[in-house]
Amino acid sequence: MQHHRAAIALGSNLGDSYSILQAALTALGKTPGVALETHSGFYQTLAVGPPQPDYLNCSALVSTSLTPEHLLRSLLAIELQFGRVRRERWGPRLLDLDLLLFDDLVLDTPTLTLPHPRMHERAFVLVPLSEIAPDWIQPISGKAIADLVKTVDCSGVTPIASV
Ligand code: PH2
Ligand code: MG
Ligand code: MG
Repeated sequence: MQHHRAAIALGSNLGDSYSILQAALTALGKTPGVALETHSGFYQTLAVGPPQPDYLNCSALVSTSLTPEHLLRSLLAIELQFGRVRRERWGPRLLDLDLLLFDDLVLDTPTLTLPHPRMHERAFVLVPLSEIAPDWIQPISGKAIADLVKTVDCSGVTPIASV
């Protein structure tokens, strides 16, 4: 079995976001061909986009034998399992799972762009990710996550006390 490493961003700003993220991490680890290696703490973050409630965000590292497309499909299936209904772009959601990085792969297809095209400018992605993968080089910028996080305004991203 060939093993790849992937980074995933999790977000929720509807319902019981804390329980949803916990359960989504569990679901991720139970996905065939996916092993959850680690996850960051949870952060309360100001919403980027249309006015909506704050988000709870975290990120996870997995090892996987799946292809990027297959992993993406598994993420979408978990979103649906948690009742995600797609409405407006960047609107509120029960659960959002975004594939950020897959090894050092650069890919642009109609269904998947890697690295995630906006990850380098989003503090709600970079702050949690820098906690668990500071040395991972984002292959477009050539910069480590720990360096990218220094280039964004992190004031809207607050760690929550772990329960
Ligand atoms: N996700 C979005 C749009 N805006 N803002 C925050 N703080 N966190 C998110 O996860 C988020 C967002 C679209 O996926
Ligand atoms: Mg998203
Ligand atoms: Mg998404």
